[in-house]
Amino acid sequence: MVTNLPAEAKAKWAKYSDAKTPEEKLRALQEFLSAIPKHKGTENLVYWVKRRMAELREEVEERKSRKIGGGGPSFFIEKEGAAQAIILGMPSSGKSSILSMLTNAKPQISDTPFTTKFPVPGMLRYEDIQFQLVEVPAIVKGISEGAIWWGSRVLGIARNADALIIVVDLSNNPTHQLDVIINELSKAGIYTVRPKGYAVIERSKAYQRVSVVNLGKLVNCTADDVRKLLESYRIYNALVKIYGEVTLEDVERSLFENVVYKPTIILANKADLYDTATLNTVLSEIKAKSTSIPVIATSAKTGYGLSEVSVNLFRVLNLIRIYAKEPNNESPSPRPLILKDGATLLDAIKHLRSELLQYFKYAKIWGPSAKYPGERVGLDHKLMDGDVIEVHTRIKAI
Ligand SMILES: Nc1nc2c(ncn2[C@@H]2O[C@H](COP(=O)(O)OP(=O)(O)O)[C@@H](O)[C@H]2O)c(=O)[nH]1
Ligand SMILES: [Mg+2]
Repeated sequence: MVTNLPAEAKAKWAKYSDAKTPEEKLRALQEFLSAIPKHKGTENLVYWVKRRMAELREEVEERKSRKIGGGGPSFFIEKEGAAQAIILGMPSSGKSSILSMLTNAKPQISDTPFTTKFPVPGMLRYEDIQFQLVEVPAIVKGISEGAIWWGSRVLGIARNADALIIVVDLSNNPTHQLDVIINELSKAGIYTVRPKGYAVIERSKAYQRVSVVNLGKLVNCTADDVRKLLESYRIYNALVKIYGEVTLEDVERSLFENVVYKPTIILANKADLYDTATLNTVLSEIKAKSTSIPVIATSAKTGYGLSEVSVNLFRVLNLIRIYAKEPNNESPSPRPLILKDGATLLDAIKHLRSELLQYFKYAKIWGPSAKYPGERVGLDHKLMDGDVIEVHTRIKAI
């Protein structure tokens, strides 16, 4: 159901959209919040506004403390390697133990909950590439509504990551833990299962009006309904992209929330405490809740199951590795380009050296996507993991 906000609330929303500084935004959101009628249809919106306000308050605080020179450890971890995966879980589920078993990192492991107060990164090798794993402070119920000071920061890191590793403690009601974590993430607009459909709204004065690009299917509404909805929020210059099956409610939701999907794996940790039969029963309960997310039984104590982590991460991330080779060289570069599954030769060359495109003649290809070794292909050729490419140009040695 669409929120059916009164015009007054929509006008306040427009004011928030135009606000520049965090202080202005905070004030505008406060006004917006008081103009929202409270009923079932606006529940999610109210959640979102409160969470956004908590984030803004923190931003204001952080700016202040930076001005007076407050140092200390940071919540921001620069990405390294092929992808960044965040280790999320409730207190004492074994996040630090797993990080220290899988990587070179030395986080503090302890029976005391909330030991890890800032993110800790480490590198995990997978064949010829590496993933960056980052342990973050524990998730608790209510974290998306400001239950704990690091809440919005943990969710912010998760939002910015390439993948999530959810750790649940098998000895402490794991299905409940999973429920809480997935619920907090989804309240923050972070989905662990690919949504059926979603809309992306790009606002810019460069657009003459509201236009809809339908890359999927609008359900129970027309492009004109979408335009009218946006105009009721005083949005007149925007491009709305529709992916998958999208309702008018989904479009309205994407106005407020920036919904993202994160490839996820679940580690059911402390498997050493159970015999095989009990373990299998609990695992099937977790799998029933997690739908399509892979579940791996692990023990940070014995190392059981941990070798499965990197290969599962690689799989859910949908990455491919492409090896570039110079025409006059025998062997390709040992360091692959990392691309998304579905990438074409054009994408690979853009990553490799975009200047090559100007002089592109053809490419030769070896590996899984080649019909025969050294096949000649064009820019639209779809690549596969493990391909070797050799780009030929019209001018030699550019
Ligand atoms: N039996 C068992 N204990 C574990 C396992 N992983 C962690 N622990 C213990 O659980 C407690 C919390 O571990 P820690 O890694 O600090 O959890 P975190 O709070 O999630 O980072 C410590 O006492 C660990 O020794 C495991 O796989 N099996
Ligand atoms: Mg820890």
